[in-house]
Amino acid sequence: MRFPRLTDVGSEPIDWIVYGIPFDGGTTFHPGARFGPRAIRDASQYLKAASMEHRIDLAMSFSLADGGDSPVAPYSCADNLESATTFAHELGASAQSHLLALGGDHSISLANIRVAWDRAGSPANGLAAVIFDAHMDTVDAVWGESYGHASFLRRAIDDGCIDPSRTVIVGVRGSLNTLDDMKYADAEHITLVPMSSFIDDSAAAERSVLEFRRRIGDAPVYFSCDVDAVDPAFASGTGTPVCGGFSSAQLLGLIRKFAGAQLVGADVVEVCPARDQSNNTAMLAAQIAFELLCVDAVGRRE
Ligand SMILES: [Mn+2]
Repeated sequence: MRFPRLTDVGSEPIDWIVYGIPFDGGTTFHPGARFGPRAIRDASQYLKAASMEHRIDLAMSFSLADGGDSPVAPYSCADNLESATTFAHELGASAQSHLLALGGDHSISLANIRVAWDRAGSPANGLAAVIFDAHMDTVDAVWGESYGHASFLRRAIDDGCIDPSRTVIVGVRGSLNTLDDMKYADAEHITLVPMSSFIDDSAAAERSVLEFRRRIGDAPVYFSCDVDAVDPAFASGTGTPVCGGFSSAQLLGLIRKFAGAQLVGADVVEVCPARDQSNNTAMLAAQIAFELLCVDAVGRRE
């Protein structure tokens, strides 16, 4: 988006730092999301700073910089989590600088969530969370791995960083591993607004999303956007695609409904550029990042 590198802005306090975690060792299907951050940066060159929908200019709303890429540990999810968390902790001024992470597979979100929770003052109940994803990512372990891309949400809840009773997953859909996959979400009182609800009654599904927005009010909230929430017809460049998802326009419109929420951290994950000759997925991810920043910019204006 042609904003400066963090290393070039000296001691000036930065409100939002966008950075990459080029790791895909937590992937269960097509690998390649490690190349996501550079593809998203490349696609973001064409993004401009002003939002027509919100009538707001990011460049006038807050300071923004690119924090570069985290060092990764490509053979170990746990070591990578450690490495990315350490890197994120050191980015910017902890009290002021919010972090937007570019994945990488969804396992990288846990590092960013931990730091966002810490920077929000370690709220005892955890952060509220808005997650756009085709999957629930609440699997306890896959092939003995507890820190893979299907487990980030469960681990964030285990850590106390995310409050499941104030968490919504939007766009989730089958197929599932087993019907038991639903049990954890139900037991933890996670709000699901499944993709099927948008097909059956789009207006009612949007009302469910708005009702969640009202319920979290001014609570600090974390946003995680997995590009596989969007249909592979629009975003083929992802490692675990599921047919029957949102259009790009639908997803961007849903994010805008959260304008003014107290966003304390965010990520855009699972862009796998090699599976998309058009680069549309990276372009979409860059636009998602822009819309997420606008959510916070509107809050600062109000
Ligand atoms: Mn995911």
